[in-house]
Amino acid sequence: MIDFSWFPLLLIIMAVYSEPILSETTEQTCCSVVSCGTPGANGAPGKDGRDGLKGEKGEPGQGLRGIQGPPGKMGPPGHPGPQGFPGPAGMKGDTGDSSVSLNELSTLERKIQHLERQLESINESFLRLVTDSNKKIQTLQAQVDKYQNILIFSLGKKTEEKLFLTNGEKATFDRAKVLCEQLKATIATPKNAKENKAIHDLAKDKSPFLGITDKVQEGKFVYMTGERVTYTNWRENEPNNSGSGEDCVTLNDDGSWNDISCTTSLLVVCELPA
Ligand code: MFB
Ligand code: CA
Repeated sequence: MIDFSWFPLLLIIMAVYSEPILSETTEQTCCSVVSCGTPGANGAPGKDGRDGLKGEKGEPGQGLRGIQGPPGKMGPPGHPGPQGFPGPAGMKGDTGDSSVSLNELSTLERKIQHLERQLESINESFLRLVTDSNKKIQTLQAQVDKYQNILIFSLGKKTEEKLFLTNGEKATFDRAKVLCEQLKATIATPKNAKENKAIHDLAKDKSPFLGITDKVQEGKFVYMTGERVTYTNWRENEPNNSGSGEDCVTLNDDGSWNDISCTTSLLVVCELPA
């Protein structure tokens, strides 16, 4: 004989774990077999089931069309179109200010040709003048050079930058200044040992004035321009402003400097740019 006492329990287990499958009829059948309690409250929802198979494609929706998107980027320029039809004739132009006759035109042309010939003649004259001037300048420069050489040979000494001249005359400082200015020159002023030697060689055994004084401020020796001296060659114990009246400067026989009275009569040596 088969024992079916376990069948109702199986039904209960199935009812608990597979609720959607069992219908109400089945439940009633079960309770007619075993004593069923009052049905409990619904349990918590079960886990989501597995996704079903993909459905068939639906019909196009009847909803609103999407909004129009922004304009696309400009395409390449198109090919030039065919030539258009000629436009309407423009307005008539104003009457010209003066209608020049052919006769007047030929007169103007003759005048222009005459002016061109004159201009050419002036240009040729100018070029001749320039050429002649250049020749004269060269002649004069040659003469200047010649006489400068005569002067240097007889009366002067030359360094890279200066020409020193003397005619052997003696004078006071102020007179010497005037004599040099007449030659567009100034009193000889050594700015370095080479120039100091050139003046000393030219003066030989005579003591010349130099273009240096402390007339304005005692003890502050300046050039004729007022600038402070940069090169000096004082003898030992000089300048001493001996007798409180020595505002000018002379060269001793050894080329060293001594401050001296400006009213002394000393050799005049002038200097010019070389
Ligand atoms: C001085 C000199 C002064 C005069 C005097 C005769 O030197 O400083 O200027 O030349 O000699 C000793
Ligand atoms: Ca002195």
